[in-house]
Amino acid sequence: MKATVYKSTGSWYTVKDGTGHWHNARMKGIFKIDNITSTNPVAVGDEVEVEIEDEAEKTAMITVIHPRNNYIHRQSPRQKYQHHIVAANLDQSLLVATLKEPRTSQGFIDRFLVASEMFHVKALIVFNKSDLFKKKEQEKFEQMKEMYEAVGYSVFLTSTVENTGIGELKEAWKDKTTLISGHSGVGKSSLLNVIFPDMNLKTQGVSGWSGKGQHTTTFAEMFDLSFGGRIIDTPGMREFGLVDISKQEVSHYFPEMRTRLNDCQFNNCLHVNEPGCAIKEAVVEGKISEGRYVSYVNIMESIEAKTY
Ligand SMILES: Nc1nc2c(ncn2[C@@H]2O[C@H](COP(=O)(O)OP(=O)(O)OP(=O)(O)O)[C@@H](O)[C@H]2O)c(=O)[nH]1
Ligand SMILES: [Mg+2]
Ligand SMILES: [Zn+2]
Repeated sequence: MKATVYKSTGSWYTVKDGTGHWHNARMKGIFKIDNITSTNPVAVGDEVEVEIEDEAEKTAMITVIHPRNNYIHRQSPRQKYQHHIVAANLDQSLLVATLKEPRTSQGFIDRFLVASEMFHVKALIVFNKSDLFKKKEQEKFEQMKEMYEAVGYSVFLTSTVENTGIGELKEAWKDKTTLISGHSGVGKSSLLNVIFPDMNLKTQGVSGWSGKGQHTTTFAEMFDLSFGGRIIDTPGMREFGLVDISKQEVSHYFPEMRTRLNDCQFNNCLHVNEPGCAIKEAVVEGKISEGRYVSYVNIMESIEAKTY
């Protein structure tokens, strides 16, 4: 029987079958997908085949994992050289960013965008907690919005406290499967709660962002949207570790660089020290944002620093 994985809590998976019934499912044997070893072979969003084990207890066994349209994986938080699949079969990936309490750096946003490009998943960015913005943050937001929209990403502004900007987000989620990620404390679960008051997801509570970075959401979980579509809430993340990326590839994941690669003098140009580099020229001419180029160089350096 075909089913979809909605939640993964270690060795048990919550799945929903085609008739809308829920089961607690386990895996049988060892699965290897696309030849990668993963710490969690089945992920939220996966389409699987299940066999009922115990009708009364509602337990089932996962026997087959259907091929994925796509999936997002990260470096396993526990084992560095293993992958952790965050979610599968996505239409888009939404980063919840904040300019304060806590601050999301541009470097983090750009790594998120690179990862989305790598996995061929459309990326969106929402800046939350707009109620905390003063003039400085408002200006910063305007600048970020202009910069990211210019290279093709949609940017939203919300406040779950003042209930603003929520309608536009709902529109963007309609009939799509959307993965939500971002640092702990940016308001991922809070956003879901304003859209679905019935959902009652655990959030960090009224005291606000504590700065201690403890995670409130601990497992990825998918929810059906009443107006069509599905949304996946995830635990907060500290870093965006890019796995399996080579230096030569990075510029392909910056849309504004991708379109200019043929104009460099050398076809293996890494756009750092080479003469006749069209990318560096575009930065000097203001056609590529300096901040984005800084993120590019930082990503290149982080790849160099790796020793495997
Ligand atoms: N001022 C302000 N606070 C907000 C807003 N949205 C959420 N918060 C607060 O931010 C804190 C964190 O919210 P959560 O929704 O738990 O954050 P999260 O991103 O789900 O965090 P993790 O589950 O740990 O990853 C809570 O205290 C919320 O009340 C907002 O728009 N404005
Ligand atoms: Mg949460
Ligand atoms: Zn170049």
